[in-house]
Amino acid sequence: MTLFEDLKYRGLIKDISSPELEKKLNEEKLTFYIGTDPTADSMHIGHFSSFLIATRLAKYGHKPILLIGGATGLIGDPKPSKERQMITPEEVEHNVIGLTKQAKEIFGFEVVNNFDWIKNINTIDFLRDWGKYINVNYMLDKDIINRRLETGITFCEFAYTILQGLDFVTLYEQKGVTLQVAGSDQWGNITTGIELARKKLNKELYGMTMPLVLDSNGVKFGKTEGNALWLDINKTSSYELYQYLINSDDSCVIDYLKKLTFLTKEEIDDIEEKHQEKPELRMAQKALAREVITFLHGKEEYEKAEKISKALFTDEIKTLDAKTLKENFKDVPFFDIASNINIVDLLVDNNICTSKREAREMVLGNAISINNEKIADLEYLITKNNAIDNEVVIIKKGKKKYYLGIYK
Ligand code: 485
Repeated sequence: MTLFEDLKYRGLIKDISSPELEKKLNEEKLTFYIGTDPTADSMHIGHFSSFLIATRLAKYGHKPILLIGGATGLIGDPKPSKERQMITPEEVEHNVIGLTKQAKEIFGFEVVNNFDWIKNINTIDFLRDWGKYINVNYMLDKDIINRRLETGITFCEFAYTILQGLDFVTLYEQKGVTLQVAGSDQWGNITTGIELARKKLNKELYGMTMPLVLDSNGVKFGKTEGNALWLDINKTSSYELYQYLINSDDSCVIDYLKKLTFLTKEEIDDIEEKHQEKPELRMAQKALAREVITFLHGKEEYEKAEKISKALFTDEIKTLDAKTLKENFKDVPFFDIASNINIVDLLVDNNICTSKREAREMVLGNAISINNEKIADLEYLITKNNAIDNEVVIIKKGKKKYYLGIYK
């Protein structure tokens, strides 16, 4: 398969700026870039799905440059809905450091920061050297700006697209970048750069976007009840990532394998066939979790996440140590336990249940597990002795809700 065919097979091509790009990608060695703004100090899984394109193109001999928007992050790319809250320069700086380190560690490519060139442009130069080439009517036609006209957009955000456009031209001049890739929401910003290069340099640059990866409800991949899935292992453990991936819907999982892994078409076809025969084995989900976690955090972390997940549903839970449990349940609500305590009191005192009545009903209804054992006894006593490692008590309410009680 050619690179372009591979990208098409994976559903990774939404828009391209020119049909010539297919030939260029297949036959030339391009230097290209993809950028992100430092709105947080870690990327999340949504960024990962886009940034992976850098590794994909690199495998075929193209040269990636990853851009962190130290300058554009101070302005804010307009969202279709409303003006962004500005973040402080200190915060942006902190985030740039985190993202730069992360991008280098995960992808291993060159990382640049647009603050390095944008900080030197004064207002007059900005307006004369860049603003003069862009017609306001052209900007108003851009989808996202257009959608903001009714609710309003400040000049600050309105001008954002010119900054991203000048990045593209600057990276062409400084590093020979001729292609910009991104998610489909970036089309307007990519084409601003193409327009600037045509007008200023009479040079044709290229752009390509990918569709947004969506889950079965049409929600952006990786958005879980308001919490992002971070690539920083200290913010999202491998176990939490494992849980998200392993629970992918059957209707999306093959699409995720195409977009988020480097498995070949043959390998994916094979998994798909086996998966359709026995979906309950969740082979496709397991392959997805294995590939993504191994790429991000390494084989050992993947194996640990798998072990914890298996243990949680069996008696093996008792073989895990307190440290592993605490590390991997970071986002689970936890509380201290002082002494021996009756199960009903434990549930009410720690707000797992809202009343004694509810707690009793839950226990009698087989909805409460302690360290993976269903407890239907209202007199059951939780003690340091039956805590895992004499320290941790895992309380499960219903099918999915976990809590950790910790003996000090
Ligand atoms: O020269 C550039 C300056 C800034 C940017 C790109 C090039 C960042 C871009 N404007 C942006 O906002 N990107 C988003 C972000 O940073 O979160 C997302 C896109 C998504 C995908 C991802 O970055 O919404 O489609 O491109 C990597």
